[in-house]
Amino acid sequence: MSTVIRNGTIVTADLSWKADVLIEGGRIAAIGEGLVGDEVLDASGCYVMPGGIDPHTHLEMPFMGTYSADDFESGTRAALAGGTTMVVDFALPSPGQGLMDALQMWDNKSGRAHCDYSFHMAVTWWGEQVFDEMAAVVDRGITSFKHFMAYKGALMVNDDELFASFRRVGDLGGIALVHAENGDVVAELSARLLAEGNVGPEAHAYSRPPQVEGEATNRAIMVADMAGVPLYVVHVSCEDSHEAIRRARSQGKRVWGEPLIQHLTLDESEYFHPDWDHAARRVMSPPFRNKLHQDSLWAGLQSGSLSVVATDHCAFTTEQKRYGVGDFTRIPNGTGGLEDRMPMLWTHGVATGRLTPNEFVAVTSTNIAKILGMYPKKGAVLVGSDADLVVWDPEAEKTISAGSQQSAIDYNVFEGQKVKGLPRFTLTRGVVAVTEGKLDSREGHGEFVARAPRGTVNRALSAWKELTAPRPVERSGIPASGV
Ligand code: DUC
Ligand code: ZN
Ligand code: ZN
Ligand code: ZN
Repeated sequence: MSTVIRNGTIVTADLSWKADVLIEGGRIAAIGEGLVGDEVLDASGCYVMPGGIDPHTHLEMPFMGTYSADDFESGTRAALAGGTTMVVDFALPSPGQGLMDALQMWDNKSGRAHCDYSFHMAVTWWGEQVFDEMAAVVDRGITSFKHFMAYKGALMVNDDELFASFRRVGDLGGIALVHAENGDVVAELSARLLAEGNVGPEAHAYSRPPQVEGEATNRAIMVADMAGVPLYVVHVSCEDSHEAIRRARSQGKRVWGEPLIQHLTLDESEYFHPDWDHAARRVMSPPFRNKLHQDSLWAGLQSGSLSVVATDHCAFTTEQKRYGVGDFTRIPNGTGGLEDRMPMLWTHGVATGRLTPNEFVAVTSTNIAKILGMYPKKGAVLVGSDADLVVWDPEAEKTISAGSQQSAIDYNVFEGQKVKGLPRFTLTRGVVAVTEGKLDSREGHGEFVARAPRGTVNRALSAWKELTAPRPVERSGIPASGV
């Protein structure tokens, strides 16, 4: 069976042109004019783009005394409904648990995925076993390792562990990821806020000011540079961390920054909403920021100093959020966004003139496919690429509402937002999963995507190594003691 997508304009990260796309065996078989296939999808008035890749999700993740509510089944349904055809989730060993053991757990959960997926491996503790198993993880095609600089007493790693792990990742040709917040300062500020009686969701924002993120981002960049490893900073929410990333990039360091659609479009006023549930539902780390920080993130996407838009999809129900009534530090951190990332970014980015359609493709798909070593299997419209495609209708509109979403939770942080720009069709490896808002996807269709290491030549090295390479110094005399 073959499928042809007709009458559309192909939009990739660098080009736009009118052509048909022929799909056979789940891959793109031909691109050109007048192609014929068994099934025809009409893309008149639409853009034919690489399907979105969300490189930052937490599906069915054990966290803060509960599990995130969307699993690989509902999460990947949500992804497809919004034009995202691949997710990269975090395999998260509990402290003391082996990496391969955690990977087995994530393998089991992901069997229900409706679209393709891959994993990052989290390094939540350090020891010989972790060091050894990292090689086996890379052999499995997982070449990105995530480090939490926050969540003290749970997931956080200290600087000695960070440096050791970064060096190991660099030697294996992988890439280091960081959640960059100073966990010691957050713990201290949180304790003080609680002691002063600040227990509501708004205190969450006070406990994690932008400096907390800026400091950790700077530190991670410097540690990565000394370790010789490329660095990807997840959920960049403010100018303080963006500035550090801009500077590192201008110095030739291989550092990338990932803002989230939530931080681009929602601000800190959400935490001052009089309804406790409303505010708590928006508690995530880092928290939403003010307009100046939002402008900085948009500027970064425009100039290229920020590379990828993700979601950190980590959805909790209102009931779960209420674990934190009377103590904001117990509100499970996380928001949804998988279904809304592409329409929200199109509406607030492309329709407003901030981003071109090509830039939209770059930051939702192509850039991360390259960074993570899966281009052009993913993130491309090329002969031989997987037919993970979205036929994007820039005129289609809807109002976002929890009542019609795929996610398992009972609300949506974008509730009531009007979006313009939606998938007419979403295809996962050639199979049509969405037609004009109607989902027809299959549980278990998704396959694991193994990724290639970047190689050690691509290290994030500045001149540091050369300048500090140990050189023995010839000395003639021995100084007198007891000066
Ligand atoms: N931040 C969140 O809000 N949720 C999951 C983990 C994280 O870092
Ligand atoms: Zn994080
Ligand atoms: Zn509300
Ligand atoms: Zn996350």
